[in-house]
Amino acid sequence: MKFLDEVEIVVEGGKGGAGCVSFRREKFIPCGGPNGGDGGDGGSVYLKASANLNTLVDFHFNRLYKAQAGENGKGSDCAGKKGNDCILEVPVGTEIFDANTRELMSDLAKSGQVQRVAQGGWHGLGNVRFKSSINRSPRQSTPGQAGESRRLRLSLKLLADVGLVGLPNAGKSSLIRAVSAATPEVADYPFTTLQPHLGVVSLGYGRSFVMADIPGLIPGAAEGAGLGLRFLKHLDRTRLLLHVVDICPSDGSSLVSNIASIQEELIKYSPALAAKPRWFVFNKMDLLTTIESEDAYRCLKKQLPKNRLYFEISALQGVGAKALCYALMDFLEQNVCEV
Ligand SMILES: Nc1nc2c(ncn2[C@@H]2O[C@H](COP(=O)(O)OP(=O)(O)OP(=O)(O)O)[C@@H](O)[C@H]2O)c(=O)[nH]1
Ligand SMILES: [Mg+2]
Repeated sequence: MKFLDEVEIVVEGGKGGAGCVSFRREKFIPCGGPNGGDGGDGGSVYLKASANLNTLVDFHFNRLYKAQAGENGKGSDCAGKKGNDCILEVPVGTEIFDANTRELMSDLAKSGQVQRVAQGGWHGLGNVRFKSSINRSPRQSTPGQAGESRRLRLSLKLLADVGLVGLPNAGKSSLIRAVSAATPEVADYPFTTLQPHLGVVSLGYGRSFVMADIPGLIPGAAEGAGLGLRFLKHLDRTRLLLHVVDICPSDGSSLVSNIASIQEELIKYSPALAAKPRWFVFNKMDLLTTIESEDAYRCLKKQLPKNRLYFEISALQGVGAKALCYALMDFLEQNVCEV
């Protein structure tokens, strides 16, 4: 399925039904009086968060959503029927912005949460409403009001507990494949992953968490290099980041500067994201076979901040991945605060 996390749509509430001008006309009942009913209210447009969706791609093809108009009032004191509401399902984690004012209207962060985004028009009044002692055959009625119209920007921020960051080819997708049922493509060229993937890591009954794999970052991403920083927003709601590091980079680049470059890009994107708990995951341990690579790795470990946790794994062989997942689960259970 195609992934889309930003989209603009137009929503319109239904028009209210017009009030009716009518008089009671029956055999043997002279001057029956007014009996024109009110119109029905127009339907409203609602957005509802659904846990079954994880992309906004459905909104790509149809950009205009209208609720039904209310029916006009009828004679014999019959009010018009209310227009049907239009309920649009969006993925959990969708933020709704007014595209004109850029104001955040709502953040649908919980499954089932509903937000009205365009109010239907108010109904018109029938002539029965205007009767009085001095006007016993009123010919007035009011038209229904137009429904509210809004241009919205929907922005999806996926919900995950743990987010993976790192340079391209570090092995992020290999890790999520090793520990969950997610199947992002894995290949030995940079930017294999072009869109976020979520995977549920299940460690037994009632113990599971969601991991997010996003496209790799490269130095200069803040200035637009590679895929830029646009996918980092999907890590905003995570509780912990895993910085996946390839300890035997094929281009022979320095491990220390590779780590520093990711750190810099995170800070440039958002100091709040950079301040989240972040663990190092040193991947491709199976490639640590030459003296030079061992030396470089030993040198890196000496320079790590003392309080920073790190794990050694081989995502390809699945070695160390289970221990990492149990440590993540323990951390998430001990830090249950909402993000
Ligand atoms: N030897 C070895 N190779 C690995 C390991 N983990 C990943 N690889 C290889 O490294 C390459 C890149 O792996 P990916 O999982 O696609 O890396 P990525 O970080 O998702 O890369 P992007 O999607 O491009 O950002 C693939 O050829 C993998 O087979 C590992 O533990 N050992
Ligand atoms: Mg990948």
